[in-house]
Amino acid sequence: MPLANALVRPNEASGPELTFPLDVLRCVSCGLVQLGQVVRPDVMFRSYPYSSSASAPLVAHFDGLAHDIRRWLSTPDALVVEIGSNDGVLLRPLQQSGLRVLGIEPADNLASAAKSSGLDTWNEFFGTDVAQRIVLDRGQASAVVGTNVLAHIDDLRAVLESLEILLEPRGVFVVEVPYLNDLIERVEYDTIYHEHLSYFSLAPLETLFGLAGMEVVDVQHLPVHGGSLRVVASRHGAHAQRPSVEAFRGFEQLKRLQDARTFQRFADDVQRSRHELVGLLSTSRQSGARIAAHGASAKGATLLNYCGIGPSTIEFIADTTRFKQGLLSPGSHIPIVPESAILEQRPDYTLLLAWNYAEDIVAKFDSYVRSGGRFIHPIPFARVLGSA
Ligand code: JHZ
Repeated sequence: MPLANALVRPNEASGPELTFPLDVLRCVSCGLVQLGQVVRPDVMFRSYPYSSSASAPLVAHFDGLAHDIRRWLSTPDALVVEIGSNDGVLLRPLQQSGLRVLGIEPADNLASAAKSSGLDTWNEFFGTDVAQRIVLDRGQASAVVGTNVLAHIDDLRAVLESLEILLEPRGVFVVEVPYLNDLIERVEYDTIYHEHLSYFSLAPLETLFGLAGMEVVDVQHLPVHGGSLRVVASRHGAHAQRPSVEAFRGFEQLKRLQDARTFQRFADDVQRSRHELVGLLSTSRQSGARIAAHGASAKGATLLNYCGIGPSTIEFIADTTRFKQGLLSPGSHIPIVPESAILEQRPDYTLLLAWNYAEDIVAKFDSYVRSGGRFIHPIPFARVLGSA
C-alpha cells in the first residue's frame, strides 16, 4: 500500500511510489491492535497535506473539545500544550478563551500556517527533549492534549516519559483516538493505514497509562472520525475516576474485543465490503454513468487501493484542502480538484471517501442531489444514498 497522504505530483506520476506492507496484528496479552510495520515518521509527517480546518464539522468539534478541556483546569490562564497541533484548529479556541497555549507540530507547512495566524507553535516532533524545553521555557502544563496523535506514535513509552516531565501534579492528558469497536462493528477498514500504528480500545490504554503511574479518569464516546474515544488520564489519585470508566470496561467485555473470532468476522466483512462496492461501481460504469468522489481523505487511499479503483472508474476527487488540490491520489492516481467540480461537472454518482461527514456533505450539495446526482456511501457496505 502507498502512504495515505503521499499525494503525487502529476509530473511525477510515472515515477516509482513508496509502498509498504499493511498488516494488522493483535496482542493476545493486552489486546492492543497495531501495525506490523512502522514507517519512519519523518517520511509521513514532515510535510502533511491534511489540514483540520478544511473540514467545517471538525472546527465545531474542536470548539467543543476546548470547552471540555477548560473544565479540567483550575486557573483561567493555565498552560495547555497540544501535541500534533496541525493548523491550530484547537489552539485557536483555547487561546481565545484566555488560556496560554503551545502547539508542537512536525509538519512544516502546518506549523507555519498556525504561526502566521498568531498561534504559538514549535515545528518539531514531540519527545522528552521537547518536554524538558517547554518546562524550562514556560513551566509545567496543566493539560497536554493529543487528538489523533497517540495512534500515530510508535514509542508510546516515550510519550509517557514526556508526560512525566511536562504535566504538573494535577495536570491532565486528554487524548482522542479512533475507537477499535467502531472500526470493527462498522467495517471501517479504510481507517487502517500506515499513519495509524495503534487501534485503541479502553483496555490497552488503561494498561499503558498504568505503566507510568497514571490512570484513566474519564472516557467518552464521540461520533467524530467514524467513532472515537476521548480519554482523560492523570497521575494516580490526582482526580477522582468518573463512573464512565467502569461503564466502558463492562461495555468492552460485552463486545468481545479480546476474542479472535471478532477479528475473523471483521476480516470476512471487509472482503464483502470490497466486493459490494466494486460491484456497484462497475455496474454503474457499464450502464454509462459518470462517477466522481468527494474527500481526498487518508482513508480514501486505503479504500481505493484495496478495492483497485482508479481513474477509469472515478473521474476526479473533490476536496476543499488547498494543499491537496492539483495533486493525484496515492497509488490510484485520481486527480484532486476543488469542491466546485461536483456542481460544474455533475457526475451521476459521487463516492463519499470522507463518509464520516456524510450528512454535512450531502446537505452542502443539496442542489446536486435535487438535480438527480447521487452519493454512494461505501461503509460498511456500499449503498446509494437517497434512493429507494
Ligand atoms: P477526514 C485524517 O484522516 C488524518 P482523513 C489523520 N491521520 C487521522 O488520524 C484521521 O484524520 C483521524 C475534505 N472535506 O477528516 C477535507 C471536504 O473537501 O475524514 C479532507 O481532505 N469538504 C490525522 O484524511 C477530507 O475531506 C467537506 O465538506 O481520513 C476529510 O478527511 C469536508 C467535511 C471535508 O480524515
